[in-house]
Amino acid sequence: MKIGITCYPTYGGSGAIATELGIELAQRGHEIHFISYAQPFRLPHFMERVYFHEVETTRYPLFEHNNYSLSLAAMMHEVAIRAKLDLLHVHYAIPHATSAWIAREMLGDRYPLKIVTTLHGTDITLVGQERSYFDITRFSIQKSDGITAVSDYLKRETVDRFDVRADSIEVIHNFVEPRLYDRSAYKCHKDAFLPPGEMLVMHVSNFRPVKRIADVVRIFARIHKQVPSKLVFVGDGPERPVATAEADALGITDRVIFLGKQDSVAELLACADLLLLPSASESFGLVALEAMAAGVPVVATRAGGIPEVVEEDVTGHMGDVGDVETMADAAVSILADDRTWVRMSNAARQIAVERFGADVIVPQYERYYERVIAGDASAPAEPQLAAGGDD
Ligand code: GMT
Repeated sequence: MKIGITCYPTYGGSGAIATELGIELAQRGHEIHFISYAQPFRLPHFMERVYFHEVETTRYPLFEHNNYSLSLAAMMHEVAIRAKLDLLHVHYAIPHATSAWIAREMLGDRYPLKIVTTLHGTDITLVGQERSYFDITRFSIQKSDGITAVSDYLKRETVDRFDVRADSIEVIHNFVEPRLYDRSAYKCHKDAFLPPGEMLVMHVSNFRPVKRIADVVRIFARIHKQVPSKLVFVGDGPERPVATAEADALGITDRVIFLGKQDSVAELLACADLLLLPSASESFGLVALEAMAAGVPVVATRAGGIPEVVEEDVTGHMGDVGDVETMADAAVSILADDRTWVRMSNAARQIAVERFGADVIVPQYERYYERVIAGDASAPAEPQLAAGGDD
């Protein structure tokens, strides 16, 4: 197949999954055309059958705000014609699904370009709920030939909030490439951060308010009282000052390290003993899966789609949003007992590979593309979804 992929190219789970998917599909013989404003951050310099089309926005004094959505639509239209795309797969509905719809309308009857939209999270639960975006988001989702959601939770949210038919959404969970997260493949950098015998607690995110960065610090402060350890933050974003202020207030500044944005998350996870993810909401929590694939137990909130990834008392523990005490106790129970840590580390890796390995998930996308191209994207009806409800 010839597939166009559009995603946010910067740091973030949706861009990471879109890029890894393109790479995996190219390795399986498909021709992949990334269409975005910058080269996706996880894309290596050259790969056979992988092309990148940079979307440039026109600068003109009249355009006080840039016209990215239009430039993107124009580029999608051009690439569809030149590369003879079978399908355009857009990640994150806003504005990508709208641009794809414009591109398809422009193509008209010349040939039937199919659009698949993958919903990732805040396109449904936050940004798409804004009054000014709601109608256009729903319209663009409904105009897609195929819709996938990265968790059952996100599918339910989409059905409830946007009144989209349940049988028009296919759940395809996020995935990891097991070899990339094989802990044993990396030199251990632990001694660069802390003395022998101490534990390395990690948090990886884009530091947005939804990540509850202050809770990360508060949980760690409680862990540190019982287990000699350091907290390593990977990533950056608007809430970073919150983390530094909280660490100062709790008197643990010297126990907290900020590494900033890093390309090689797999290599860093390979030296972690525990991942903290106390988010207010996560449609999936890709970093939890990445940690599990690296054999890192996870302590997280029981929020959104996280329970579809983290298995309670098997690959980690979960607490309610804001319940730092429970999550800290859970973390200590893992870190202070070797046998528990080894049991969870092994289970985490095993579940990540067996349930969420690229070899398991990517063929689901291939089969779904085939159904969309054949005009048969609707899944069998799932009446139990009518009850809705959260995790
Ligand atoms: O929707 C977002 O907030 C952005 C997006 C991203 O690019 O990181 O995150 C979402 O998509 C990820 C990949 O599917 C999921 O793992 C994250 O849980 C999800 N974020 C939220 O739901 C807050």
